[in-house]
Amino acid sequence: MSRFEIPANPSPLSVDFARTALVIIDMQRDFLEPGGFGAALGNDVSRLVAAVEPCRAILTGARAAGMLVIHTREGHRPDLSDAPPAKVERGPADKRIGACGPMGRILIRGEAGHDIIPALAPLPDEPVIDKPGKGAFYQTDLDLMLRNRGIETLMVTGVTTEVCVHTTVREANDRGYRCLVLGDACASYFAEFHEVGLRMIAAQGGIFGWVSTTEEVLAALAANQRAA
Ligand code: C5J
Repeated sequence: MSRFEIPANPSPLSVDFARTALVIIDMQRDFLEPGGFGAALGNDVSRLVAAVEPCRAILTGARAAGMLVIHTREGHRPDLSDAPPAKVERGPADKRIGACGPMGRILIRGEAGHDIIPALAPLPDEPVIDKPGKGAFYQTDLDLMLRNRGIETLMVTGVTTEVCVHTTVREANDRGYRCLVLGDACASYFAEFHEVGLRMIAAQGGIFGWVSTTEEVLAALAANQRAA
């Protein structure tokens, strides 16, 4: 049996782990480390670090359960041909996408800052979705990958709660996936945006999905292991 009921807001969610994927959004050096894009914009990157240990714990649990694990990275081609001018032309010229930062060109594929932080490094068989937008479905093959594997539920973690996590959850919800957002494994530069972002997902009977915690999912994964 791989179906378990996970306590969540606004209601428990019945999850079939065999048809569930863990999606870890944009845990990149550019967002989490001092000297990256996030810091260049004046954000306190230490706020995002709170999500690292919960992400690591759920990643370990998902791998042990044999679940599909998908990582995403926000970034662009070096020639910026996939970066809309409206996205690039924001803020001071030296802090824009493509500008040179301490970890290489900001949010450019192949640069050190674009990489996922070492604590959450993908394994060779785990798909990494390189996305040009905030949502993980926009101009990527994520939907195809999920449908090919019969995935119906996404456990969503990562940063930032109100931007790329939210956009991805909204895109997934419209495509018919159940999204279980693990609140403690998400983070924002803004405490109030994180809190309200999670509340928005679960509001109105779960308008975008369900919100739970890594602890609840790890308990269910342990029960799943015992039942196997
Ligand atoms: C942002 C993200 N905040 N991954 N990206 O620009 O949320």
